[in-house]
Amino acid sequence: MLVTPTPLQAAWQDLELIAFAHFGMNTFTDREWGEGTEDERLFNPTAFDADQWVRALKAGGMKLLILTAKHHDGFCLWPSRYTAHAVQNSPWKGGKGDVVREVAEACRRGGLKFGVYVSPWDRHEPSYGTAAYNTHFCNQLRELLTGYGPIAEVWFDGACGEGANGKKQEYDWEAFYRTVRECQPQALIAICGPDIRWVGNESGVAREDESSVQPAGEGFRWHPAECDVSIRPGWFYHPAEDGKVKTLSELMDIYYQSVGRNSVLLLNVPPDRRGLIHENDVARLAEFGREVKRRFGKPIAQATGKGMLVALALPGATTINHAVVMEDIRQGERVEGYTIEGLVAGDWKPLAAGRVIGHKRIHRFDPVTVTAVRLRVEGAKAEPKIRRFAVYRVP
Ligand code: FUL
Repeated sequence: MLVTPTPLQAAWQDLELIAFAHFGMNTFTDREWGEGTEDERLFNPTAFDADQWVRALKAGGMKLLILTAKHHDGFCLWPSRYTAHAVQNSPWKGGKGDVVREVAEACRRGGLKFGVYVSPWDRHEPSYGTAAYNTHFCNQLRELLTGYGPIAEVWFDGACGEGANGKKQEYDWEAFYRTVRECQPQALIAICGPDIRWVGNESGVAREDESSVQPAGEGFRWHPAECDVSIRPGWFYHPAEDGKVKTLSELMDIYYQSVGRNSVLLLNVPPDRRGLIHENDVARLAEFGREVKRRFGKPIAQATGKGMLVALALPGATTINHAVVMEDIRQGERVEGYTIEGLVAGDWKPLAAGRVIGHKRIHRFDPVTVTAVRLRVEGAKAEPKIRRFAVYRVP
């Protein structure tokens, strides 16, 4: 039996580019990890506008936005009945504001999916480190998952330190998962969860031949990789990093090594103290969105096919320097080895090769003039189903 994704996992893979917004108490204290003792009155964005976030992220090609509803410091971006360490005790909008609501609604208006990062590690909550905390966390999850419309992804961070009482928590993951499934059956649970796998680094880089079929117990399961990385050095906004937004060429390298390696890219763009995405990040996102379109918007030739050989008809001798291959993952990762070949002056020459295709592989190579190209599958678990084989010339 081939391992296949659930329909939700398959649809998620099609998103390819998704965004993270790390925003919260740390934005105002210039920190990456808060202590949990910060004064709620410090949280006070001066020009908060979630529609501006959505516009900027859409220009970058992002399809889903995951907001840090609660980071390790425990400060909640929604008014929570279960803690005073939350936005209702901040001066922002006279304590009547709700960041989660505003972002969820802006996403809906703009056509982005919405997700939440909720840190199980909570350095503020006094019950942390005791069994009662698991109930507290489920209560907070329920608030988030029932109050804000559809949630596409729930991101459970692996970080687990000590709480205010010096104790470490034994998380009741099964109860957390049950709560998500019950409140949002269409949400995927990422990282410390069964549906989406952390790629294993925070640089946005997957392995060559990254496979979504991963060992589980005696067998295998579908567990696709997500590559998280920040557009700046830190996850949260720091004024000192305004000049350190990743360059277009760095972002493109990340794109090739994440989306181009059968993974989803989760790009963090941290809003600033105004509650806006900084101008430098806005400009870079727009450049990135344009560049991805420029490179991959118009193939020279493309085909769908099945079987061990898929050939592309070319309009005469053509110079190419990129190839994209996609499997129909709904039918599993079938290909186990492949070579892309070009007909160069009458001889078939290898242009690129790999083992896993999965959702998508992007290959770039030195420009070569070919009169024909073909995808030759050298090994497969079952008949290959090629969703797309395409070649490009990117100036
Ligand atoms: C990590 C956290 O500790 C970082 O602050 C950040 O949220 C990153 C995405 O995950 O585990």
